[in-house]
Amino acid sequence: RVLITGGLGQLGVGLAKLLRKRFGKYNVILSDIRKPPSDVFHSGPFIYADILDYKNLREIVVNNRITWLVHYSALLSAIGEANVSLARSVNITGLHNILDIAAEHGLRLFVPSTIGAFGPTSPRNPTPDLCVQRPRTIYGVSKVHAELMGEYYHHRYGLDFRCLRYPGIISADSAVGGGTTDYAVQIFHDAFKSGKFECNLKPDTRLPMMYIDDCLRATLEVMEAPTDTLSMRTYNINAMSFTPEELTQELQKQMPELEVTYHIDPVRQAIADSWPMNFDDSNARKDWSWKHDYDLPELVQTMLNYFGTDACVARAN
Ligand code: VAH
Repeated sequence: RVLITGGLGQLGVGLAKLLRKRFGKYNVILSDIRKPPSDVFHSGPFIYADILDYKNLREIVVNNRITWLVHYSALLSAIGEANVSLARSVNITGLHNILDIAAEHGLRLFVPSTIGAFGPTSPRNPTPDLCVQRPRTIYGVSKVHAELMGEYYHHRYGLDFRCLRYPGIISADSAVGGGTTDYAVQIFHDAFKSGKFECNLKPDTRLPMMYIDDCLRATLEVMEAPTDTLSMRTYNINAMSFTPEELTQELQKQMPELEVTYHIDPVRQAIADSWPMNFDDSNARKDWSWKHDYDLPELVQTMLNYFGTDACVARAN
C-alpha cells in the first residue's frame, strides 16, 4: 500500500491517479493536513496526516499496512522564504519523522528534490548530478538535507530511499503554490481567462521545466526500478529548458493575440538566477532508461487542449 503525504499539492492527486491505475484504487492513500475537495475525496482513500505528528504517522503506516511512502509535503521556494521557520519545521523536522518511520517499518521511500537544491556556485549549464550544492533558499537547503539524510539512512540502515530532482513542473489541472517556476503554469490560466499575462521573471530567465505526466511517470519508474540498477539514490531528471520569452513565442503561435508584459518579482528573480539553466540527467537515462515525452511544442499543445484552444482564441480577441 502506498501513502502520499502532502497529497493536495500540485502533484499528489495526479500521482494518486497514476498509482491507482497501476496498483488498484484502495492501495494508494492520499493524505494532507487540509480537507480534500469532494471529487478528490470520492476518487479514492484519503486520510488526514500531519508529518509533524510522529505518532499519527506511525499509526497510519501500521494500521494501513503501508509499504511505500511518497513524501510530497514541503513548502516550496518562494513561500519558504516568506516563512523560514515553518519551512524549516515542515521540510526538515517533518522529513526526519518520515525517515525514522520509513526505516523503522522497512518502507520504500520516495522524496522529491529539485533544481532548487543547487545554488549560484553550482555549475549551471549544464548542472550534473554530483557537484557543489550551496542553495540560497531554505527550500533548497532543506532539500539538500533530505538528499544527504536519505542517502545516509540508505547506507547506515538499509533504507530503500529514492529521490529525483524535479525541474519546474507544469500542470493544467492542479494549482501551483509558492514556487519560482509558477509563471509557466499561470501564463496558461491567464491566457485562457483574459488573453493577458504579467510575468514575474525576466524574459531571458532560462529554467529546466517538465510536464506533469513526465514527472509522475519518472517517479513511478524510479520507484519500480530494480535496486541493482540504481547506481545512485538521487537523480536529476530533465525534459526541456525554456525562458518566458520562448514559452510566450510558442504560445503565440496558437494565440497570436496573447499579450505578455513583465513585472519582475525580485525575490523570485534572485532565486531563479541562482538555479540551474540546463539539467544533465544522463545517469537517470543510463541506469533506469529515463526518457521524457514532452518537449516545449508538445507541452503547449497539451496545455491548450486542456483549456480549449477555441475558447482561448475567442476570448483573446
Ligand atoms: C518551485 N515549482 O518553484 C517549485 C519547484 C523546481 C521548482 O521546486 O519552488
